[in-house]
Amino acid sequence: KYIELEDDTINGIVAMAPIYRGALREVSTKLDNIDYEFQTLYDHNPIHHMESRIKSPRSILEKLNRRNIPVTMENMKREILDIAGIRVVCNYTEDIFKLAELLIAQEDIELVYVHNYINEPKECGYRSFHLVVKVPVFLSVGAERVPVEVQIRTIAMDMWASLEHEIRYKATKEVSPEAEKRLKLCADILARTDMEMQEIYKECVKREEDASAERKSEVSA
Ligand code: 0O2
Repeated sequence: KYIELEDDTINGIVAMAPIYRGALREVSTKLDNIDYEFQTLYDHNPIHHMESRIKSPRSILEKLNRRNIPVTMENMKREILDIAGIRVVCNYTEDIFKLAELLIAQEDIELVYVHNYINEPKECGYRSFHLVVKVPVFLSVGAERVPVEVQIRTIAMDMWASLEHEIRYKATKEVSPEAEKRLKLCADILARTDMEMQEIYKECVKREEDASAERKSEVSA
């Protein structure tokens, strides 16, 4: 009986794929447009790279089971808000907040929630800016507002999260308290590095602007 239910649900989830794929594309295009506009206007790309994925039926079922939520299509659509997920890796911390602000401001975007793990990092050291937004997707069956989880982080935050995830995933036992501490220390060092890189970048941009203004005033003099 359990397997029958699971198969039905998996088929149901697979049938939902086009709508979640559509949502991923809508949001990715919006982010890509902002990035290109910034490149054109300010000669700066806030986005280093983006990745997207649709959660597998198995991990959707695992997540429902972990939260003790009965496995139905309604529960899945209502409770699992990261079926469509985009990870945006930015160059600098300020790019993260700017991108999030510009995405949320778009009129067809509905903000569901924000988790700001940059201003309030997790106990383990994890830093990232998460938002869940709903975006309209138009298919032959009609339009639907579909949730997409967007995780925005710097290259340094992404490095830490990827390696920490791998370390925990590969470990057969819980990591030791000593390793926990060292992981947190690495996260703090990377956060400090992010701040330094941001400052250095801003200082260089300012020097360029000053030099260009000086050249202009020399020409007009
Ligand atoms: P996957 O494979 O990345 O999708 P949830 O944990 O989803 O039940 P919530 O509150 O929606 O609950 O989640 P949260 O904490 O805002 O974000 C969860 C996702 O953030 C995780 O997804 C990870 O991708 C990432 N994340 C959160 N905390 C950590 C952490 O301590 N280390 C690392 N490396 N990543 C983290 P999933 O669903 O776990 O997996």
